[in-house]
Amino acid sequence: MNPVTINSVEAILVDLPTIRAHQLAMAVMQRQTLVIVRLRCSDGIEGIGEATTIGGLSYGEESPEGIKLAIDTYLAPALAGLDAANIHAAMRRLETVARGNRFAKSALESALLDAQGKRLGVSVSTLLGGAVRASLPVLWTLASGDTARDIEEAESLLASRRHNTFKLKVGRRAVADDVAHVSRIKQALGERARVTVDVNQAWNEADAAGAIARLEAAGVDLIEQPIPRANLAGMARLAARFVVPIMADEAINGPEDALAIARLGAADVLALKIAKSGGIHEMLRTAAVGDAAGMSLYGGTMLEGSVGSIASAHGFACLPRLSWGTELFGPLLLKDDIVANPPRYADFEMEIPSGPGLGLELDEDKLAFYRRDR
Ligand code: MUC
Ligand code: MG
Repeated sequence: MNPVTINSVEAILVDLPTIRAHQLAMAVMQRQTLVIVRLRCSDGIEGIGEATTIGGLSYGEESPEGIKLAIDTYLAPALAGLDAANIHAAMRRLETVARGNRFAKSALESALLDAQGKRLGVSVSTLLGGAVRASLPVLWTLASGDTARDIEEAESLLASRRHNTFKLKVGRRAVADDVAHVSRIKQALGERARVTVDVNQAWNEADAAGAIARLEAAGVDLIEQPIPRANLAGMARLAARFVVPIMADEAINGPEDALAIARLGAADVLALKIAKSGGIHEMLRTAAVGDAAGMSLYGGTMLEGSVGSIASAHGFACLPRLSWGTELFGPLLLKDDIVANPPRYADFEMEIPSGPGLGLELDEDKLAFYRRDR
């Protein structure tokens, strides 16, 4: 029997507006740019994937435009003609033609998994060995930039039972202002909600030590990436000094980072993301290292739309332990969607689709409307 081969790969830039400004330490987002991949195979099956980052080049080393260029120029030609059913071999080929470029590789791996799942009539999590949960806890990020508005937003999401954990983005303002902002929100929500803080590397170690002491006293549950990613020794000192757990986000991409963090004790929790790791399989390898070292795991997001969020969800569903839940709320931050069957959220969780592949169907009209080159 002739193998099913990869015929073509298309990378499409899609610009979607956000429901409100989303303020992070390094960028204020008014829209999100998704890179949607359509991978077509010789049996007529199409797989879809997504690579999405935050704030152009301000978050990481790959921009949406750069991801498209890497796929169009280097990665798609390397995949052409390969066996579409052998995902490990295809990904190894990509490793030989391109260093890094993890976001781009992740989108292609998702598309290959989606196509193979459709081909076999099973979901991506089934293809990965099986999901240990049918839904995932999902938090919401409060990042309007206004304390009163954030409290109002949290109250309404608690009342509708959509989220009961809130992550606050800090690092744009003076440290004292950030601490006051977080403390007011935690005080307003009390024991009804968990509150976490993401600094996105914005503090130095001395500022972080002072701020974390006050945030811990205010009842904050988790501190994410307080200082620059390269300062693992500083992260280790903070993790040793405080009871409130410290989570690594920008500091961890793949398994090697997990190993370095484990060796130094540089975090209590790891934020896993399929894009940072270079795909679902690499995310699972990264998780295994963290898990073996006794660290807790968290399912992170690059604020992907439905395709990337559901690909992540299939991966996170397979983790034996995921004690900090996930932040796969990306589709809810966007005003519109390019899939016909967006993910469902209820009772503080996101449902993982059980249909073949990712379980998603593109809405061709919406895709045509929001694609940048229309
Ligand atoms: C990050 O750094 O964690 C995740 C949620 C959010 O609001 O921003 C992202 C990125
Ligand atoms: Mg983060």
